[in-house]
Amino acid sequence: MVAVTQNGICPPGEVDVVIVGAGFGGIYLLHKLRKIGYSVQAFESAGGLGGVWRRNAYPGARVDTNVPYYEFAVDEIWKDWYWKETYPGRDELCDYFDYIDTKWDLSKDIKFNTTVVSAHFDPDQNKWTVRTDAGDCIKTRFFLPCTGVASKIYVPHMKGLETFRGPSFHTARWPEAGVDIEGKRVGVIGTGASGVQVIQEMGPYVKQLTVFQRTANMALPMGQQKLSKADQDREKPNYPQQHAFVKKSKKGFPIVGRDKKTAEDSPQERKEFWETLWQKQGFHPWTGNYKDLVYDQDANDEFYLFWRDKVTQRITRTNDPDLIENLAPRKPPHPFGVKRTSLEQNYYEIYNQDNVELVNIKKNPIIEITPTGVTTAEKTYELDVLVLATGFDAVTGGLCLMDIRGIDNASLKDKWEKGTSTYLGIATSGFPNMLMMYGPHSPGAFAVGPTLNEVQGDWIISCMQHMDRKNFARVDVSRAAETHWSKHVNTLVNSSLFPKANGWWVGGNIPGKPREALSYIGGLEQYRKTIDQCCENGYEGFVFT
Ligand code: N01
Repeated sequence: MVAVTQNGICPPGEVDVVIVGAGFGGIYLLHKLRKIGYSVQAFESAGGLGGVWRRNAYPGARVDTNVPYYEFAVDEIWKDWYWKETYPGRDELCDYFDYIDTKWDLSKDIKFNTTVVSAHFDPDQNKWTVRTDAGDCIKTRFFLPCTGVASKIYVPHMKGLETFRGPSFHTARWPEAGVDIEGKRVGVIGTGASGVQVIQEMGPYVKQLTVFQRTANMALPMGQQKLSKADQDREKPNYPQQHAFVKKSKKGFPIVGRDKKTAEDSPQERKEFWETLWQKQGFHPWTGNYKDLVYDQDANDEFYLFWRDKVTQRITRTNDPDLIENLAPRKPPHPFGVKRTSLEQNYYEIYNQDNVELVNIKKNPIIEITPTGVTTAEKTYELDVLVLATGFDAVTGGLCLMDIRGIDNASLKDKWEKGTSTYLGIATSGFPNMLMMYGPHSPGAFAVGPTLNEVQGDWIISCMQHMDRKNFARVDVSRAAETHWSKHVNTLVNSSLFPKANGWWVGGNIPGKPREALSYIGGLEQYRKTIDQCCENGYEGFVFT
């Protein structure tokens, strides 16, 4: 064991494990690995624990998984922790991470405000050399990137963007100290999950809110509720069962889908079923729906009409004749649920306010950003603040930001330039002893985050222990196993309606990025079975030396 932190700078030291990122994945591994005797150094580019939650300080940011599912299923953490709302906000999530820190004493082994810039594998020593933007250089046996799916922000090229004179931030770079928006003219570009949240939160406070929308979001009502300590004390005896349920669930969410195809029910039964889902709120109308929702276009079209009917009832403004058609077009831009749907609170009502305007930039494109606003083909909008809710170069972006080089100095970025390949979303051939949490081809986008981190984290740790028991210095992946898994992940996605949308799930939101499956859609239950079976079969597909 080598102590590596000295006056805030790591000397060229050595540890057993380097972790990149201090979100759910990184801190789970840090805690567990330290406990069984590994020396660990973690690096985090933000100033505190929490990964995306620390970074996404924009007004209205909150999780869309309800209590008690978006938390560690670890007794010593959940037993004494109380949430304020069923869908906690970003600040509360940061408090939760700070609370975990007091329990697990994590920060002493994390270097904050420090970005890992490179990791190079030395095949002679079977060690990685990791360097940071703060000048750290550290050798490690295991390199564990826990960069999540949304660590590389995406800011599209827009003429004149750098000339805008007022405050202008990407949602994931919103200053923690906040930005004064009260009484200001604010523009928001983008209506994904971040856009929906920032729009509904800012609408009541700003003088004028102009939303530049390219694609309508098929958002669902969140069903937010306040939570008292008494509510939670009453429910806590059920938490172990509830946490275990998600871990073993088919879909990785606390919702059971209908084990029937849409056409197996009569139109009346369908309507009644969808009404039940709608009353339950949250993601029920998405993950609780018929099993062919994201596979059968006709089934999907029918549900879309149900969704459209529900939300258009809430759009009552009469002085904007295009509003309904812009927010919920008669012809869907893509099938329902194949691009991440958002949970909203008052999103549709916000557009009934006179100070909120929706600009359909598919019809009326942005020409340029000027020092004082946004000019579209039809009009110039004068703005004081500009919000870029334009998303992320997701899943692979955060990994490829680092100069990661494996055997023969080959770069990960080059390897994945034309298409991503991994084995089980955990490893990629030619990059030995690099094990990823939440990596491409894992069910990252289709399972509750902390739950998947526990499942993958436990697996990664047992693989490392297996190596130590057998005195192996190196774990790599066979090309055949990797090719087979990557093909399987893509085949699943290609048999669904997912490729019909341009979202980050299929790399469709970034110009020039390969169109491919970035997540495994076969469900958490099947994923767990697969990785457990791999382990039972002597880590089949992995190559140990
Ligand atoms: O990003 P997005 P996000 N000109 O990619 C638009 C998680 N998350 O940050 O749809 C104009 O979904 C783009 O338009 P279009 C969650 O997993 C969770 O909102 O491509 N507009 C779209 O409207 C989520 O899926 C929560 O036509 C442009 C928007 O920008 C993921 O993070 C909260 C444009 C980007 O939407 C990403 O969500 C927030 C351009 N050139 C985020 N380029 C929770 O609730 C892009 N857009 C837990």
